[in-house]
Order: sequence, then C-alpha cells, then structure tokens
Amino acid sequence: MKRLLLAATAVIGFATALPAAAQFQKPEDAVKYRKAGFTLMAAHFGRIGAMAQGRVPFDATAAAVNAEIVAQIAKLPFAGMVEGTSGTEKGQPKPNVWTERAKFDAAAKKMQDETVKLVAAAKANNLDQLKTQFGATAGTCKACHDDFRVQ
Ligand code: ASC
Repeated sequence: MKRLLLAATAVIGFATALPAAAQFQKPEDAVKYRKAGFTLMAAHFGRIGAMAQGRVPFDATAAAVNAEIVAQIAKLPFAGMVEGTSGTEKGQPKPNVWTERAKFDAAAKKMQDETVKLVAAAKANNLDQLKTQFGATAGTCKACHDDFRVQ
C-alpha cells in the first residue's frame, strides 16, 4: 500500500512537472481549460467586487472563501496558453503572449501575487482594506488584458 502510494505520488509529481503544452492532447483542449479557469476566477472575483462596490453587503467570511478560490484558480489558466492558440476575435490572446513571453509571465505572476494579498485583505475583516486590494488586483487583470488580449 505504501509503495503504491509512493508510486502514485511520483506519477502525479511527474505529470504536474511536464511542460504546459504536454498536458493537452489538442490545442482546443488547452483553450477550453484556460477559459474555464478564467471564467471561474471572474465569477469568484466578481463576488468580492460586488461587496467592494457596495452592491451586496460586506460578508468577511464569504470574501475570504472567494479570495481563496481566486488565489488557487489564478495558478491554473496559464498552462493553457500554448503556442498557436492566439486569435483576432475579441477576448482571444494576441500573438505577443508568445513573442513577449517573459513580459506576459511577469504580468501573470503580478496578478497571482495580488490574489494572495487579496486573501490576506479579506481575512482582515475590514471593508476598506478589501476595497483597496480588490482594486489593486483588478488593475493587474486589466493591465494584462490591455497588453495581451484582443479588445
Ligand atoms: C473582473 C473581471 C476581470 C477584471 C477586469 C479588471 O472582475 O472579471 O477580468 O475584473 O475587468 O479590469
């Protein structure tokens, strides 16, 4: 049993260490995967936004739960940014995601870092702090959209 567990752990470790492209059989699979991730992020980030903007009452517990989800999901979609999946329609990635990959990766990291701070802000149980960090996080979403997403 213990050996089986070790083997399973090794397989999982190896699979997650594979290059991003190797995780998908077809480019369409990668596109579907990343869109699913961004959709979930937007849904849960939006619930915090509703509080930050006063559209729903501030609920610190709900804010923290949603922020945790956002921070976890924020790690995922970028593996789906595989070469050959840029486009010219609204919302699709521009080719510079790949020609300026270091800049793109830095922008993604910035957003991920802000989502970690969002968790801390939500847990602080202070609406002003949540509002400020919601704005900072949304700013990193927008910066990447402005540079790398078809308008
Ligand atoms: C959101 C959301 C985004 C960002 C972006 C910020 O709530 O779904 O993609 O904020 O609109 O400008």
